[in-house]
Amino acid sequence: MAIRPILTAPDPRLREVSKPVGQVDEALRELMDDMLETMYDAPGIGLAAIQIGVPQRVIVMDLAGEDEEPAPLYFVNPEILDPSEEKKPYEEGCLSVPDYYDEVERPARCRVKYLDYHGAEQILEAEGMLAVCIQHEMDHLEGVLFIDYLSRLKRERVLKKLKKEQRLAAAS
Ligand code: GNR
Ligand code: NI
Repeated sequence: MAIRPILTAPDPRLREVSKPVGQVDEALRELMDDMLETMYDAPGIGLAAIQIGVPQRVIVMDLAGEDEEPAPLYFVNPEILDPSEEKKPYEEGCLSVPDYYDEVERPARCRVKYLDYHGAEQILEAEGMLAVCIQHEMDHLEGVLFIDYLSRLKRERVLKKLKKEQRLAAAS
């Protein structure tokens, strides 16, 4: 297993639309293992493959609390079904938009159809944090970031700050 660098905005690779996975094989499980290790190290509660530069429709997640057993979830080729009419706001963050948090409204509940770590088809009912996180990760597969839901003013302010930080980091 290996920790891989996480891309940060405005890296153009984060805008790519990820491609469906052909089959869940040993190589894909290795990618998912690396993603999980990278996510735990960050630390974060979810990670899409494109965040480590791999444009494939793969997501890992773990919503377990600090003093709970790890509960990794793996989603291959996920699809959102039946998003609720009811929307809920939640304060989101993103490992690819470091140190910025803001409220985003999304459907409060949905179902997710996906292939699991072993390639078996699963359907999961999601609400609360799980619904927020899966929808945030699904957006990454389409090249969408949570800051895209904010006002242009806010988004541009965040991107400008990130660019400046990257410039300073590169110079040091
Ligand atoms: O670690 C993460 N926390 C988080 C908090 C609120 C809403 C969404 C998230 S996902 C984020 C990790 C990440 O960037 N996944 O793409
Ligand atoms: Ni994110």
